[in-house]
Amino acid sequence: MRYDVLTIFPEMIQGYLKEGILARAAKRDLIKIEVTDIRAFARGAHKNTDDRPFGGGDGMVMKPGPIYRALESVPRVAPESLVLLLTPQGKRFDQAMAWELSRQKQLILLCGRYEGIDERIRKLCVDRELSIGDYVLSGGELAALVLMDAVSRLIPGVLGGEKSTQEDSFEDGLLEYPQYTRPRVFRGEEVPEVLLSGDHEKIRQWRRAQSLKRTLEKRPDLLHHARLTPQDEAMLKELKGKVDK
Ligand code: 6GU
Repeated sequence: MRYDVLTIFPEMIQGYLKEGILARAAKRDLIKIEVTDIRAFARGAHKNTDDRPFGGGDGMVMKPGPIYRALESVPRVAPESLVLLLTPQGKRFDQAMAWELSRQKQLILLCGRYEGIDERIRKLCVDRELSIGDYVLSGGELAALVLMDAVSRLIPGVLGGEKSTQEDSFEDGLLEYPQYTRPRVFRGEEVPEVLLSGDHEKIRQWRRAQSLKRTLEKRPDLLHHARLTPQDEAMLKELKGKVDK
């Protein structure tokens, strides 16, 4: 996967990429992240990238010229490479979308600033608009990093153990079960007996029940779209009975 991030704050992106999963994936050539400074494509003595809105009003609007030229400077590695605008007006990014995007060869991420970008960039250059949630950020940079993290960890080889993405929260629409490591007793709190039993089937059942219980308690909305077996349904019925009483 090649990502191209277009921003007026390139250091925000580069700083984050120095460590962690994205840095490791880049070192191993599983992903490539190129950051393009939109300001480098601004003209005039002041290299302005924004200007006052036609029609008046508060705030500034990102000028179309620098963004257009920055986009033109990005080499397209695949005919189907996507230009994504990060904006609170976009479709909400979720795990299903992360899987879909992880199959692309190139994602071009255009970081808008909150006040907005000239509408003609949307019309002429943008394939999709994405938001990471219903709140307002001052710019799309954090959203671009969130997207690259969530997408990259789905690319084969990026995570050490391939299996672990399958068990993540949201992959089957449920939250993850509780995890414990040593010591066996911490401040008087013991690790659940079943996890020490060595009975793998019993452990699997206990974990599934815990996932269901947690999801019911913390994110009942997720259960509408979860992939549930008949055993899961039976377990949920039992859990709901306990909650209601
Ligand atoms: Cl993608 N951009 C901004 N500015 N705010 C956001 C967002 C994106 N997603 C949620 N809030």
